[in-house]
Amino acid sequence: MPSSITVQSSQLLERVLSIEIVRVTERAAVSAARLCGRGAEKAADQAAVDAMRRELNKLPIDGTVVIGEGELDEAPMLFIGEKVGGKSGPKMDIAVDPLEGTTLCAKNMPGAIATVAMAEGGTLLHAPDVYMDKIAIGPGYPKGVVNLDAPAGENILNLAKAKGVKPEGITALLLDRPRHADLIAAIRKAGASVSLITDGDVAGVIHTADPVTTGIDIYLGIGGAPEGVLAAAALRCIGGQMQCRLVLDTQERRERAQKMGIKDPRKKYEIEDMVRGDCLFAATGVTDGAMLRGVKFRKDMIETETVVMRSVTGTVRRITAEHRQFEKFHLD
Ligand code: VTB
Repeated sequence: MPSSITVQSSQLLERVLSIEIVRVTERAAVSAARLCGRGAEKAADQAAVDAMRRELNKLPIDGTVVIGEGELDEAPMLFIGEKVGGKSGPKMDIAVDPLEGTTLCAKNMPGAIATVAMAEGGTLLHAPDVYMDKIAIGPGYPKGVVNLDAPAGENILNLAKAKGVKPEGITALLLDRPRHADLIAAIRKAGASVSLITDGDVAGVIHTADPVTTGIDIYLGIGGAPEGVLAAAALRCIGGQMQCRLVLDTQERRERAQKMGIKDPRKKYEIEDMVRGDCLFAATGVTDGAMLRGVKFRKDMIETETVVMRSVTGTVRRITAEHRQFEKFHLD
């Protein structure tokens, strides 16, 4: 007797979207990758935005960009508040970073990705484009083992204890920025090792989920708030802990945040506050990186690698694709 799969109707769209979302990041990655190494940050970003927008608009959803390329009408496309999708489907919140690591792409350095997260309407944090203080660790640790408000040394010692190693057995990942000088010194003083990245803290946070492969136990420091929400969506799918706080250090920033519905400017966000329900997360490599291979342009095909995650099931799929129909990328 032929067997069939039973899918609850409430989950059908979400299952379909978990494949459709791959197309969205694939297209953005390929469009950006064509411009890798050309020193053209803006052009590569714009190419990724255009491709991502085109693909998002094919989805059967009534989507709203809540994390996007700019606030309100500042940016021409995929701005915060922009409606995407066929408009007839369910309401969804969309977080996009069509080219995370524009500089990495422009300089052809490792780790540029195209990334998107989707969740039920009203469940993603509407964060302004400001800085965010972040701390993240992977799954398997007791809740609260690290704390955004604790001194870095204390976090390292507690994490080492929980992992069953000396502090020397802990590696922290941070963005290489002058603002992190004291934090880096404190982490090293506690005995841990520090790995530095020039850009790309969405992938940086995700690295903590698989320390055996990446060698990274903890992510610390200040990066972009949009990147923080995207990383939180990924950790919601694969497990781990993350705490964040928006850096709203000027009246202008506090007002912008307030306009977006942020009531308490000092609030410490847990993953569940940034992603308040089930979500999907996808990222496609633009340049080669520790997490994903970059786009490869062959004579007769284009190759991509994508990771796609679903929080409902915790399933993580890696999809390597060989694309033979070049027209779909609108490359000329
Ligand atoms: C990070 C990183 C990004 O911005 O969020 C960073 O993930 C933070 O801003 O790739 P600064 O560069 O001002 O420190 C990026 O590097 C670029 O968007």
